Amino acid sequence: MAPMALFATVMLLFTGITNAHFTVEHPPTIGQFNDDTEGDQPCGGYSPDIAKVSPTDFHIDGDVIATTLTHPQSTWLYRINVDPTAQGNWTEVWPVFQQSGQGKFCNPRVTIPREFLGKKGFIGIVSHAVDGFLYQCSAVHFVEGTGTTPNDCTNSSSVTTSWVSDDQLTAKLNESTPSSSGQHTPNLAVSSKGGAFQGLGGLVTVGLMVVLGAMLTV
Ligand SMILES: [Cu+2]
Repeated sequence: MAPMALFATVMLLFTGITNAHFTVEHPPTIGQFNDDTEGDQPCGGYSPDIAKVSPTDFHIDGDVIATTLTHPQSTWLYRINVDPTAQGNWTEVWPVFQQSGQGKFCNPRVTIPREFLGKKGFIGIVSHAVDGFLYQCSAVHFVEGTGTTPNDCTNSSSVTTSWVSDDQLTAKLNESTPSSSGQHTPNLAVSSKGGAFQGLGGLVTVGLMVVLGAMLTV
């Protein structure tokens, strides 16, 4: 590989890793969004309590889940739960699917089993992407009917989806105890919270120096 091509590859890798992970547009999420703790289950670093949040109506015959992915690819799990603190016992409300391409994906047709009608609980959105599992939660009140599709329910032109199976992601339906820090980067030997990205940056820096060294010696 030519030195410039190698350099470009390393820079691409670096750019991909330092981007944020994903955000949720609908329904509104609970807790302050924190990029660094988005890998902490069940809700991305926020400990929910149904008594302390204002749930949004979510219509059981069809309503909207919309996300923005800042990774090139992700598999997605939509799960719900009526535990007051969102611990365990999750129900899948849409089959696991894969998104290819960064950007917005809006799904206006998510239905909820009728047994949840009238209950308050959580919608958990779990992403399985290049740097591990990522979590966000919305507090919702499951109500009758079909939701109105908002004007911003659009898909980025670069986004495509397909049905896939992802056993690790499906296993998140049974997840109940809070994850320890560092689970966000399961494929890397970096475990301290907050240090994960510095550690990764260090690895990339070493890689860059090796490439630059190779370029200088050519
Ligand atoms: Cu990420």
